[in-house]
Amino acid sequence: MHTEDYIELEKRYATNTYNPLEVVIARGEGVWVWDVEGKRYLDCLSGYSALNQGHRHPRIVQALIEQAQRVTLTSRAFYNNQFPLLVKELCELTGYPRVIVMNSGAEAVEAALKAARLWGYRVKGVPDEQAEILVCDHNFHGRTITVISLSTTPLYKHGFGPLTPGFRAVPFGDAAALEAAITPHTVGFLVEPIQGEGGVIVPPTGYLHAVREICDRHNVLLIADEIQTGLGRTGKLFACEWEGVRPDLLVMGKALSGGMMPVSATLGRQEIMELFGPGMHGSTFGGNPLGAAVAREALRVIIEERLPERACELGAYAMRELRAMRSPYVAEVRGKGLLIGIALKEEVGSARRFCKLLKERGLLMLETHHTVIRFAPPLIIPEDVLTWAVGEIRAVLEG
Ligand code: IF1
Repeated sequence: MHTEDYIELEKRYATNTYNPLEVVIARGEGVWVWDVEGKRYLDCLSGYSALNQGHRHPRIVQALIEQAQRVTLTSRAFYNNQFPLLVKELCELTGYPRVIVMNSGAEAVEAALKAARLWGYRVKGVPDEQAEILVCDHNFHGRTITVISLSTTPLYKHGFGPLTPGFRAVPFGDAAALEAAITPHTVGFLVEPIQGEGGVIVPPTGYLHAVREICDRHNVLLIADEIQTGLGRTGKLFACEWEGVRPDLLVMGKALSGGMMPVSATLGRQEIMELFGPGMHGSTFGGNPLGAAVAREALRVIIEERLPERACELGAYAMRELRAMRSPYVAEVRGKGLLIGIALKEEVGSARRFCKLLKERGLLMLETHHTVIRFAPPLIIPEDVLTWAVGEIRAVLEG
């Protein structure tokens, strides 16, 4: 079968929820992927930052294989010998006392929302059923009905009602607007340190620090969604560290498993997490020993291979080079570490045609919100490959 045969099959049988670039990937290794025709591409999307460690990192694959040959799923009805070690290592790495381990990012966000509401009623004293959680315009936190209920993007929510109440949006990056929106019923503020899907939007310096102070002043939980910005992507282990901010609830996913399988986690302060009791939350696969073994190794790789530091150093180089571009199409290059968005001028229209040109040159990049081309390669990218990639991007965009 050839590229078009696979595309045809997918169009025939899969529900039409994506508009993929027309490349059919058959193999991945490190920063590279090969299509069914054997053509090699640099993966500049990294599975939406789930592949910070690169494709099929040998240590993570080895952990997967070894655990798969022991036990893969016990359910939480019984203990297993991997989950306790993962939760210990996650808490020690982040400095939080307690964690809930889930699968998808959306599930970890939902766990954080449940935790915030529970804390609101049991600790803050908000009247039952009156808890409100503030979110940001142009947020992206997942696709479940409650999570799309807090989205401000019509495409993600229209047609899926009735939606979950108890959410209100404020402008991203505007600390004063956040403070003005807080009421006695506000229990939490859910925010991405950098808005990924929203177009790689970096808030003004000091925003997260101001948000932390406002949440402290008003006894509101700061909930950081680091599913995309976390685990080294922006040049720190977590993006909140750029402003020395510690959220009350920290949500992570994606690269937590090195792109092997869904593993996500919600960490929180003792006062919040101790409110959960047996039967109040759970998941069939949440905390399974296969995912736990994989996540433990994925975390070790991030730390031992200094991936946050690499993202910081290499991201600064890439940002400098891309901002030096003289392009008739580019309005702005923004981002942090190796989460970079190349924003095109509105009049240029969709960025898809540039993604197609880049594909011809061997780079897989995707647009977000039509006009922003995301450059987010695996954090293991070698310097010479990064130099080549930046050169190709400049060649296409300098016109
Ligand atoms: C799609 C976006 C990226 C996320 C943040 C939670 C989740 C995501 C900050 C949910 C997931 C993915 C989902 C995927 C495309 C991709 C995406 F464009 F949708 F928004 F990365 F920017 N918080 N993002 O980025 O995690 O449940 O998917 O594991 O849904 O199209 P998930």
